Amino acid sequence: MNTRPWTDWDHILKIDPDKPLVDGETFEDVCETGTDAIEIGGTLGMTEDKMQRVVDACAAYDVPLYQEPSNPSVVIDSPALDGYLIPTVFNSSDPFWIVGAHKEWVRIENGLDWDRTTTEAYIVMNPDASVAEYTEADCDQSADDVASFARVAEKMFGQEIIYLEYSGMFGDPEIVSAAGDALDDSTLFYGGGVHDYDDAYEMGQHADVVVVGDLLHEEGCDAVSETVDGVKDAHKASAPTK
Ligand code: 1GP
Repeated sequence: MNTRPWTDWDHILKIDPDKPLVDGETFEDVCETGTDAIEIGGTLGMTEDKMQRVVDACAAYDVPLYQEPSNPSVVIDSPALDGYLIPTVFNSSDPFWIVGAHKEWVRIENGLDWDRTTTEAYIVMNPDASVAEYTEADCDQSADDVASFARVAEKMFGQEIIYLEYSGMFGDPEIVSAAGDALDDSTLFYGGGVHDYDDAYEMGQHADVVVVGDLLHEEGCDAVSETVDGVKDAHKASAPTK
């Protein structure tokens, strides 16, 4: 079994359980977009019930399913989940979002399922995103700063996943590239503002995995499939770096 399946991924579709699908689309359509994995998570309005509904709806299909909880109170225990991807926000000004929430969570009754739990070292870059407000992230980071955070996350904190998060806006490719260049083995996720094939191709040139979120809820599954093609074509065109 590959304990780091994300090293084989190009694309993740992130479903926000608080947002509806486009009219007429189903979770079956969502699971057939060609994405490599589905992450279920969002920042606001999250409840266990909403999470559970999406997990149940996707459980019957083949796509790997991960929960990305915004806080420990919405974690659900389901055999349908391949794992839990837990954010820790490296540029948060509040230690709660770096290690505080985690410290409370690990002492839950019966403990965590460590084999299915992995952290994602977030670097949050869009100051207008709710995730930036929520975690009080300091988004004023140069390419050099971001590269440095990425290196620290990989080399000092042993993070397998570094997540450059521009949620809601298309990021600066030079910054994404700087983060990618700073890493040896860790997997770079990029997310934010990917709306079409070209956006996905562009970020796919710099990141190992491109995460698409809002597009699913705003434009639907066909638009998402185009982004899958974009990132996969970008990766095919460039020799893999890891
Ligand atoms: C959000 O990184 C993801 O956490 C994707 O961002 O919603 O802007 O696609 P978008």
